[in-house]
Amino acid sequence: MNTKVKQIFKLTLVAVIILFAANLISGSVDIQGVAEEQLSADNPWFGTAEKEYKPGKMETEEDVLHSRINWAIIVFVLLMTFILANVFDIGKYTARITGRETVNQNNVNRWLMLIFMIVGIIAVAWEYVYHGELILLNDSSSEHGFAYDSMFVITLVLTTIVFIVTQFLLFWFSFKYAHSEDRKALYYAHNNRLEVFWTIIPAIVLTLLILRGHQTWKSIVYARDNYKGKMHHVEIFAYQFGWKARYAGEDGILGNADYKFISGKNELGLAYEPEVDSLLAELKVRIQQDQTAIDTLDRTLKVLERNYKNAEGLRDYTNMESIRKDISAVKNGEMKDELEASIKRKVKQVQRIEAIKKDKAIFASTFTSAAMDDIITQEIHLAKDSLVTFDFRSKDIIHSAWLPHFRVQMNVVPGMPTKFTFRPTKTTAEAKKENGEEFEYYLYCNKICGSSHFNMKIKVVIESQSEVNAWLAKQQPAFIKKKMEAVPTIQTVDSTQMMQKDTTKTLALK
Ligand SMILES: [Cu+2]
Repeated sequence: MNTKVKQIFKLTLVAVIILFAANLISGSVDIQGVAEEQLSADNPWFGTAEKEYKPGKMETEEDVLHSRINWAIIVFVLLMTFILANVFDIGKYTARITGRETVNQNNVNRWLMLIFMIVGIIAVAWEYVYHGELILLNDSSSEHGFAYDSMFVITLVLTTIVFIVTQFLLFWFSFKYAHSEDRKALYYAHNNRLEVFWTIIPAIVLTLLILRGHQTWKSIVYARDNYKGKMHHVEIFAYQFGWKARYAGEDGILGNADYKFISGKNELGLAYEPEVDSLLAELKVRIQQDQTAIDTLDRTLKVLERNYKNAEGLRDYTNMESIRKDISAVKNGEMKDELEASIKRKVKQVQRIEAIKKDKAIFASTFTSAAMDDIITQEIHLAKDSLVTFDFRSKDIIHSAWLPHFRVQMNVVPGMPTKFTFRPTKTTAEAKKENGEEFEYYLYCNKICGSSHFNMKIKVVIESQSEVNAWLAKQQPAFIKKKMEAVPTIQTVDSTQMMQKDTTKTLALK
């Protein structure tokens, strides 16, 4: 390194240290802290309206202390680096002047290697103990979870042994065989026996691990094929950003569903003819509306321009901005393109639905009566010790259903049905005893799918079969209203009445 570069490096280092120190000192007048304080309800400068404001999580004194300690460590390390760099520099210059080496660089490196190894291994051990709860899992709430966890532990133990041995050899050899004037290095480039040895042993170990994994995966995936008893099927429907569960109604059959049938009132797209008919009619009306909008774009432009003038008179700048955008969208043809694309999409959907309705065989197999009494819920209730298959479906993009406590994860892909079969072995009540009263099982999304991905979850309740049955009996079927015993306010309408109502609406729309 030439002197100029060194000088620049040193100056940068000093600047960074000063900045860190300044930040450390200014911790007491933290800008964010002031903002939070001002918004807090106790502040006399602000009215009672501020009482509603609750910051997500207030920084505790302990947090502040921890962040100060972290900053102090960073400053300390930087200062030490700076001092050591200078010490070595001075040593080098004295050596040049006196002709004697004052600091033996090899010796320093050699001991640093040893210190790095010891500190590193202690840090690894500390991590295992401190975060061991996460690593050495032993609290699975599903049958296959135990096989899964044991695989994890075996892999972890093996890799830890290999890690410790290789790191020890690496650093110990660097320490023991550091450069010395009395020794000459041995030129040793290749050893066939050694190559074979360290290729074959990892190959065998990895093969065994993979075979065990394959075996376990097979036992999970084929559990439903080998099972002779009653299988519970629950459809898990994913959308941005949430989940819905669908249970079979009294007929015990999950009805058909198709993305083409999805509408505001039929969020899961169940194959229920009256609902699909009213969707068809609605689509036709909306196609007509879009067409009319295209035909009257000139008039729309005039109205927009008038609105703009009004907004200008009122100095309503936000409105002006949005109207201005609309005007330019009409002028440059964007509005027309958008409407035409929207018509195209709806025409395609109408064609697809009508194709199903025209083909007698497809119609009969699609529109069975099974979907009518299906139950759509906002929670998943499962019976302990019963085998359940989740049939996954996605409305929009790829999601991933993740039930960490049951060691279950499966991608949920639009247009590609996926499944997962498992047997819960611990009720929510039992898990609460182990983890505290607040504990709940959840199914999360484990694929970053958009802005509210973090909040995409649905509660899972494990209880006895009779409790599940009782809960299901209280849920309303999707399309037939059933009489509720304990809830007298709900009006009861039988399915034929419902269908009549929907047909009249359909006709009215036509
Ligand atoms: Cu998602």
